[in-house]
Amino acid sequence: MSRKSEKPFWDPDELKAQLQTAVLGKRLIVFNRITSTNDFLKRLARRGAEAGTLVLADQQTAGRGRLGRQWQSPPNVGLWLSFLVRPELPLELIGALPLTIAVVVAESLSAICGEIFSVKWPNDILWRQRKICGILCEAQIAPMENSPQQNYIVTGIGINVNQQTNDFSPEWRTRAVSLAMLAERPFDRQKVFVELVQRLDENLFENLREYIPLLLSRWRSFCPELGKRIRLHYLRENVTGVFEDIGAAGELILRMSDGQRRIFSAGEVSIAK
Ligand code: BT5
Repeated sequence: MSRKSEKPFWDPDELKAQLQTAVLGKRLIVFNRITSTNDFLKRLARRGAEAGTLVLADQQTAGRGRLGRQWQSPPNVGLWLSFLVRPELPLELIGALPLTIAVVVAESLSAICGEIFSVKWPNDILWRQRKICGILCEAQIAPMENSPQQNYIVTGIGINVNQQTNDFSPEWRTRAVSLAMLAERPFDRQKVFVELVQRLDENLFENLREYIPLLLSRWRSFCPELGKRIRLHYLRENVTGVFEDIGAAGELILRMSDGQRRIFSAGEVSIAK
């Protein structure tokens, strides 16, 4: 790390003073550089950290996406953060959480830059098919009656804020976008962070169980693939059908050409040719 970047990029006390949250960020840990905020927070979660613990980094050296994919997290341009939820949700509803987080992030980004974003099942956030934000939820969940205090969901959110096209790797240039590219001006990352955390706190920590159906209906309104013929890549299988709906736990309901419905809890969606 260079001498210059050893100075804390963000002052946690200053950030905390701006947050008017009930739960999220009551404990806030800020890094200039870390391997992955998700990996760090998972270690804390296993040692009993409180719900709402939030980790923010200016740079990740081993930022991860799903299935071990790389998440580009260079310094000075993005928001790379993770937070801890210990949901008091029945097991069958846990799957809805990533979608509810995606819709809150999409709404926050719209409020920040005035653009409309879409969600891609389960929880990517796109602007005209270009990815502005990726979300990675990693959970350890046992049935509530066993050891609810050990349950955790660590949610990592990566938001491209101030990158320009050339800041992305050549293979991602046409598929990635940042807030600054959309608005043609840089954004104060601290302000983006505060807006986002505020909204997550309002939506996810109180009465979540009652709110889930409402959040899922908001999610539907952000999903352009809903009702269309899609291709779902799941476990080396490609399945084509109509994306009929999402279920109560966020699962994808696919109507096959023979009229049968198939239900998926994971996979990659693309529009069928
Ligand atoms: C995701 O995975 O989209 C989840 C990304 C989660 C990142 C956050 S940052 C904080 C926390 N700590 C972590 O270590 N991770 C989380 P997936 O759907 O698998 O998408 C990964 C794919 O997105 C890659 O294979 C690239 O194609 C693309 N990609 C990588 N970096 C990108 C970026 N900065 N912007 C847009 N696309 C990117």
